Amino acid sequence: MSESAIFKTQSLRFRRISPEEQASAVDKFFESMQSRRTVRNFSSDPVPFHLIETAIRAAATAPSGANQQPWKFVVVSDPDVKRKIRVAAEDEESEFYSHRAPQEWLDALALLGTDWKKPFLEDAPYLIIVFRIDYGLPDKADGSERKWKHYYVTESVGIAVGILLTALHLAGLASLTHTPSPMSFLSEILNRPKNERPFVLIPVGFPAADAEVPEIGKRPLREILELVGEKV
Ligand code: IYR
Repeated sequence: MSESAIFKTQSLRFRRISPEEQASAVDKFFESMQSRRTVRNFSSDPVPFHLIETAIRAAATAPSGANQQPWKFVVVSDPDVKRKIRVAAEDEESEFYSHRAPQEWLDALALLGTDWKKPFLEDAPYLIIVFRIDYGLPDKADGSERKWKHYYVTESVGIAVGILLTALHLAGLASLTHTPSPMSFLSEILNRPKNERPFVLIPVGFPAADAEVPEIGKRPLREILELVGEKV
């Protein structure tokens, strides 16, 4: 998509729902989101691709800087490619845990119980690798001759990933937001063009039957919400 767009409008088609419906919708949504957990032990049970595809369609409804939609979602189910990704990620992660990470970082991670081993990269039926696209490339199809900058890429892709994780959760699936560091091996293994950079790797599937999660909680509302003014 090049930058030479023309401003046109269409009807918003926004339907107001009753206050009761509003309260019940947001309460139900909150209750569901409260049960979302990051999972690190996956079953290899298959997942209908339709769920993955629709969750990605939902993610791609995210607002983005100048509507540039600076993202690409690469979905991997191929066992050989998953194995390559696991081997490369574990190479980086063993460096991270044994040398690269400062003690302060390792201390912060201790409550998650993570280490360099990443079996979930092969166990989960699908890996979704989200790429950020910081600039558009010249493209004869849309008449663009030079590369052009995308705006607010981190924010845009972050919002899209939030919607993706939410959609996967509502579809009854478990996911993990995994950021091996550095992640450039993903560009090579997946043969991505030079304007795409890995943003996050998300294994998706069902939790293993014996999956456990760290006993951690979320900060209470009074710590995270501050109202300036009265309730209106
Ligand atoms: N990328 C490493 C380390 C790691 C870092 C953070 I910050 C986490 O929240 C979790 C893990 C790993 O995946 O193990």
